[in-house]
Amino acid sequence: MKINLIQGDITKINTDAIVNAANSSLLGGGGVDGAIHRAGGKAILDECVAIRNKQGGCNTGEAVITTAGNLTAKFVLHTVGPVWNGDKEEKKKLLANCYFNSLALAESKKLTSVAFPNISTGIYHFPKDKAAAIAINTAVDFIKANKHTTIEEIIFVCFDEENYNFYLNQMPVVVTLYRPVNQAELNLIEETGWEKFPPRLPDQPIFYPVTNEAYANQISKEWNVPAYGVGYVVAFDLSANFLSKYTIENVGGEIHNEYWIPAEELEEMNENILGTIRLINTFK
Ligand code: AR6
Repeated sequence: MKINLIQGDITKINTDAIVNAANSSLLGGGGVDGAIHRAGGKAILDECVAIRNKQGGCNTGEAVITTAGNLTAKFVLHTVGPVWNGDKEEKKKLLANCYFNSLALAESKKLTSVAFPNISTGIYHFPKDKAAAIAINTAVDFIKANKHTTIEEIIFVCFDEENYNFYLNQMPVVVTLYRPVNQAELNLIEETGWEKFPPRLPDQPIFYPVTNEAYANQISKEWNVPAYGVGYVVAFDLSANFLSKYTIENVGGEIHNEYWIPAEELEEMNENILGTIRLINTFK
């Protein structure tokens, strides 16, 4: 899973879907909404009108899907951001709903990539720093809650430099770690739907993921193959925010770097895995 940031015009982005910061009428407007309808052409408005006739528009925080007409994207997800006035806590929840519901809708259509503009930060006056944090956190929450999501890439497309800098300062870093595993551990990982590492046994107080594939391959070949006849290497992506409380332990040569995660903290680590655990190598 990739979360990217670019500065630019969302109508030019080549993802499965781009998201529109629409209004509840779904009939178009200014800002990014105007730009999308202008560039995409009448087909988008026609589908918006059809949705409107069926369900009477779109509520704040919800999302609907239409064709992307003449755009390079395949679909437009129209979501309605909150106007920044009244109950601010409620507005923050509604903005999070825009991101979550757009991703859920994309997922339900089996889309693989989604580009978002900075919803509500224009005419609707949502503070840009708060909106950036909500956008990023909600995307990460969605990924954590949907480990098998079809969505492989989320792009935040910032039109103005102020928004771009708020995102730049808050974008999450994801670290890829590796682990040599034997058949028994691989079976247990598979039983969790490739979501988690199994709890440690009483005589295994520490969980050792390693920082590089070469080291994991070496352990797998030199220990697992002689001992069990087969060795596997898995890779997984972890939020750097979680990992930052541990230090890298160098246990010998240049490549021999690993983390020591105490057994009682393994479940917390599992919760910070983004996406699924991947089997990347098999040695016999
Ligand atoms: N590509 C990417 N981002 C853009 C583009 C573009 N081509 N054009 C503008 N932005 P706004 P809102 C950014 O006002 O605050 C409409 O009239 C812009 O810099 O488009 O959610 C609707 O119909 C800003 O950061 O949306 C609604 O009535 C962000 O898009 C109302 O505006 C959102 O600004 C929605 O207001």
